Amino acid sequence: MILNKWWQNAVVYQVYPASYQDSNGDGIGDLPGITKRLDYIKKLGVDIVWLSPIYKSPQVDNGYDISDYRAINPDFGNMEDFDKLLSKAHKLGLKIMMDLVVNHTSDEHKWFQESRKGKDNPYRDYYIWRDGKDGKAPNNWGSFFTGPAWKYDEQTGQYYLHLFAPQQPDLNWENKNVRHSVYDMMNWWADKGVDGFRMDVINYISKPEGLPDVKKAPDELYGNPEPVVANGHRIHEFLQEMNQNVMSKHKMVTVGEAPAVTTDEAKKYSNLDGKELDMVFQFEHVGLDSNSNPALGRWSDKKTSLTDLRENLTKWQTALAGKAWNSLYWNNHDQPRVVSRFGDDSTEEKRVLSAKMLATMLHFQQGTPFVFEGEEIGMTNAYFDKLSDYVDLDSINAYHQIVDEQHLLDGKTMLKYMGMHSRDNARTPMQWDDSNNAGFSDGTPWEHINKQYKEINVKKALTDPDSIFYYYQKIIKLRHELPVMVDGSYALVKDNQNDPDVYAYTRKDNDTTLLVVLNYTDKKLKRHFDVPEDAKILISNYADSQGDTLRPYEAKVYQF
Ligand code: TEU
Ligand code: CA
Repeated sequence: MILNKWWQNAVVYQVYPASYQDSNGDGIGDLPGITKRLDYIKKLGVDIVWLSPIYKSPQVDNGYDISDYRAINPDFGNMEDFDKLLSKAHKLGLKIMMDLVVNHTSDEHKWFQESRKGKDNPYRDYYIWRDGKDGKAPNNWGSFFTGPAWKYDEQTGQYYLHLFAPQQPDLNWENKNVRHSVYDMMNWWADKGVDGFRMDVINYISKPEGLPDVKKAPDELYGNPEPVVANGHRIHEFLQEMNQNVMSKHKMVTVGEAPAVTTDEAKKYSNLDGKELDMVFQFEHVGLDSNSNPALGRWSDKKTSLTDLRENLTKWQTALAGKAWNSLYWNNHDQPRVVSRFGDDSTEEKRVLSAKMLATMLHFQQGTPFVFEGEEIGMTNAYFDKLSDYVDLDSINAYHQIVDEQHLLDGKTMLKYMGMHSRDNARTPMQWDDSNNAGFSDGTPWEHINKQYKEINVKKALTDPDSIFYYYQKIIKLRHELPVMVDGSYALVKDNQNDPDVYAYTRKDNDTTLLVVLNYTDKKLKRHFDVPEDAKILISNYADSQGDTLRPYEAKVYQF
């Protein structure tokens, strides 16, 4: 039997530490704040808590720039606070998954400080240094945060590679010492008792030989290195080595963040043989609304059609079935809020209905679901209206490049696109109640609170039995109780597979069938599905079922 792993019927909840709960009034969420809220997380019913990076960091990229892998960022607390968090989580039966950021470090990491000192420094080869070409960067790669992917360092007259910000130099995984330093650090955390890792852009760590130039679209200032750095030629060797040195020695769960991963690659990374990772985050379903102009990347106002979404989700369900394991997600700290993106937050009623419909769509698929903080209460996009509201370097850099430098869009259009796609949408503080600063902090929050906090908050959700929160709680409980949600095979309903408005699929095992019916629109529709007379409605976002009539955003799951 392939379904025998403890994390296969688990649900993960992601906490973005800076935005969860501030405990000391400095406006920044922290570890004691998270510890205080673990009972709430437990109440939701999840099994694993993934913490975005809490390590020591200058916070150029909110902790995805680590200067010490074995220390806690002072804004978040100290190691004692972490130990308390871990021990309370374990007492509650919650596992802790750490973020592992090892494609790059901060430029303030001791390794990089040494590395930049001289060509013969023992740490020189920990990073990727090259001579320039004709007075320019070694190749034409661009950084994912705009500008070139290379920075010239005067001290030694060479350039170093940084796929992200210049303060995030890429580690050189060709160097065995780098790899083993990382494995030692992972084992150190595992020995401390952490239960797994979410691995940041882990499929970027094997760079192509010779670091060749890449193709450039007409409007692009630099080439996009993703096609050559993602899924590089040594990636599976590195992950198998990591697995032998770390994962195989502990009971842990791993999920690799893997942009540009295909289903064929995913079958290798997350194969059920367990030689590499347990799952990967693929990016296809969250890329369907990207701009058709590569120079604009994801900045667009395109809406994802149900046809595209269904086709993509189905592709992943089908390709990995019986071979590898899917992760299932709508949201994380890099993505806009699902209810604003694929759902409808134009009225309170539609917000609640569509949030539940989308939860149903995702959680009844095969894989391990991830819920991002605030998703369980239907938090919406931030709806910032001016550039000065934004704090994420990714959005701010993109605005300057696209509007001021390249004049590809006017400021108003870019702000509209940012309203839909900025990472800040996910990072506004958690809305706990309707008091000052939404109960997040007594001080000035590091990022603006979403203006809707008086209507959308945890306190309100917990007093309303029909809230999105209780719907998530129910769906999570069902996953723990109903084997078919975990092991059942997935199929589209034949007569409905091209329906532009309604998504219907089944999950089936030896004794149970689930039929999931989802109205993706705000219209009342009629659709007929054949179900046995004694079929029961397992869960729905409406109080009753009206047979063939589907009300706006109606979701229902038949069980027979
Ligand atoms: O994100 C990587 C990421 O978002 C990629 O999708 C990348 O931006 C894309 O390929 C560019 O087109 C992770 C973290 O989740 C994010 O918060 C960090 O900023 C980033 O890595 C760097 O560590
Ligand atoms: Ca704080």
